[in-house]
Amino acid sequence: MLFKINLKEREIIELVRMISEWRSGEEIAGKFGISRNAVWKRINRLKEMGFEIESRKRLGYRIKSSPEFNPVIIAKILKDVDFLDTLYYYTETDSTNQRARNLEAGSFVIAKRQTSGRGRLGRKWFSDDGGLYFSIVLEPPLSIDNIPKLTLTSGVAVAEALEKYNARLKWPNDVLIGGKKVCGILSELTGELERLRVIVGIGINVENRIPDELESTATSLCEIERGVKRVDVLSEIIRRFSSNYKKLCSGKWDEIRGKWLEFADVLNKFVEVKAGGKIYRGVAKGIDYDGALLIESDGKIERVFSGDCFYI
Ligand code: BT5
Repeated sequence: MLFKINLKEREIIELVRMISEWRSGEEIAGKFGISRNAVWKRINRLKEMGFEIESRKRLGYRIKSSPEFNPVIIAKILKDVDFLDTLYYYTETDSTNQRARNLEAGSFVIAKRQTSGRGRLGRKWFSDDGGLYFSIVLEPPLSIDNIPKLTLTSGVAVAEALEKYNARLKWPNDVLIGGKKVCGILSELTGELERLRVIVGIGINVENRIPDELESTATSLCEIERGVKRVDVLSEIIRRFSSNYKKLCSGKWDEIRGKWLEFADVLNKFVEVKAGGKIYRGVAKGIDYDGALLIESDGKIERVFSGDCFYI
């Protein structure tokens, strides 16, 4: 099921706040300037979202219980982010990056679970219920050669949000805790050259099941701290993403790059990077001003823009 919410219209957020205690249909209709029938429709929409709502003849409506993860709570997290205007919340979808493909900049797509979550190069991203799976559609004021910085910037945002778990960054798009992957980022380019559109897809293991085959390489936040709430993690990531994205767009890449290096797990490790049929081996020395990984081998520095990085 899909719920679409315009983030600049706060009506639904206000309605949920309002009926945390008994409110009559008349009062609600008056407040929003709508008919009693329209009130009833909105109440039903909330019920479809999973809210349990009591209704009594003389008292009106009241929320009895709210699901922990619901479209309204997510709209609340996003409502003041100025580069976002529409929320698409799926109870289930194939891939949020796929859903975002034809959407305008300013869209935020999130799913409780994905049936075909994607990694890079056609790889699979396991996306059982309990994790965070979302995509942000952006039209950054950046030229095409600056786009890889957006993946690194997103990594910094996630690492900052997960700093208390000692999160580290692995070039180019992984966030690790205790050496295991907790988050993957998939940035995809759409749109035209004059008007580049980027879809930043982020997947985070919170309290979802991790398949046996990934047990030795993947971890989730719940393995580290019991009772972590998806909405709290999302809220922190959005706050950090928003401030870092604005920095990137206003030319403060240097600051982000510095942060990335602080969180970097890869520095001074011996790595092998597979990129476009070529294999680079050497010691990772940092990231360049344009986001390329610097690998030193035989006293020479090589620059790699994308690829799969292994520690050896
Ligand atoms: C990534 O690819 O790490 C990018 C993952 C992006 C997922 C998000 S979820 C929201 C949005 N919608 C999508 O459809 N995708 C994005 P890559 O570097 O290629 O890593 C993929 C590899 O990570 C797989 O081949 C597995 O080895 C491993 N993996 C798969 N699922 C995982 C999980 N849940 N946790 C940790 N590792 C996983």
